[in-house]
Amino acid sequence: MKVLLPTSLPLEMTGTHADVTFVPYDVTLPVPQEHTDAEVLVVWGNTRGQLADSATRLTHLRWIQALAAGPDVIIAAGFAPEVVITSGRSLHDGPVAEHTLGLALTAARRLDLMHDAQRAGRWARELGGVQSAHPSIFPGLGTLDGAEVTVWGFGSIGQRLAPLLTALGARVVGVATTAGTRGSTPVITTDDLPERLAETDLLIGILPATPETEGAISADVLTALPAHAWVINVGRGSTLDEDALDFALRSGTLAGAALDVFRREPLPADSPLWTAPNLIITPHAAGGRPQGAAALIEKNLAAYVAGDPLTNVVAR
Ligand code: OXD
Repeated sequence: MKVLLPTSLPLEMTGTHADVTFVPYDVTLPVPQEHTDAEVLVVWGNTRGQLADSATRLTHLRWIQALAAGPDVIIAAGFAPEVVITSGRSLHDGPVAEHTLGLALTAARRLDLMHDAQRAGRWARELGGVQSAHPSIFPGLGTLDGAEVTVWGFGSIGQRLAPLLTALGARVVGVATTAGTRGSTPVITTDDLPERLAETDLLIGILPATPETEGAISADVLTALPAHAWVINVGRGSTLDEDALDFALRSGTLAGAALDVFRREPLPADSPLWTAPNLIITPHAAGGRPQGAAALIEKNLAAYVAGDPLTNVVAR
């Protein structure tokens, strides 16, 4: 059995896999003709063109192991429905939680404005010393201590993030498809979201791109937040109404936002978001460094060979 391994990250396969041939491949180029008989494709950072080409030419393919948490790009590539896709869910929990925490701290302390002032050689008197909590004077959350944080999309990343925020004194509520308690975090469904939004200081989106989540962080959601609230999105760009966010920031009905993901990436040079006030932009940088990728591949490979259920199968 031939398994194609991407050269876009170091992958040391340590297990014994009789009858498995690992073939490295370049994720930016069509798979060489002699390897189009591969049964398994491991995907990391492949270009859309490379994936579309693989979907057509790898006619023996049975299983794709994605290393990204969100499999939307692979689903869109058009692989045959019988090809099983497993995702890299959980490989990015630490890095994405870290980046989100960084954005939340930046929103609270406005490190971005302080850095701008430093670059301009200016002592930002308005951001230091005695601080007023009023957003017109200090345009940030001020502190995460005591902040009401709502995390919409409460999967493994959200569950990694919640204790980091609570350690700083934030009160975290998750939003997911079933209510209950995960770890020690209360989780509600979208039925109870309007009430929760009214008391939210910071809304964090970690939603995947699906037809159900399209535009979930809508104009109505933004309007339901208090004017001092901030929004962070590290899920997928399609889950946020960017025009509504731009309007809310410019009209002052939302205090600020930090976005790592966008409907179009790279964010086009003419996007109004570049000049929206109190908007922090990071270039889809939250993940990008899967932790434990080789172990997941090994585990799934052993299960695949044994005919056992695979981990992280993507429903489609
Ligand atoms: C991912 C991402 O899906 O980084 O892993 O966006």
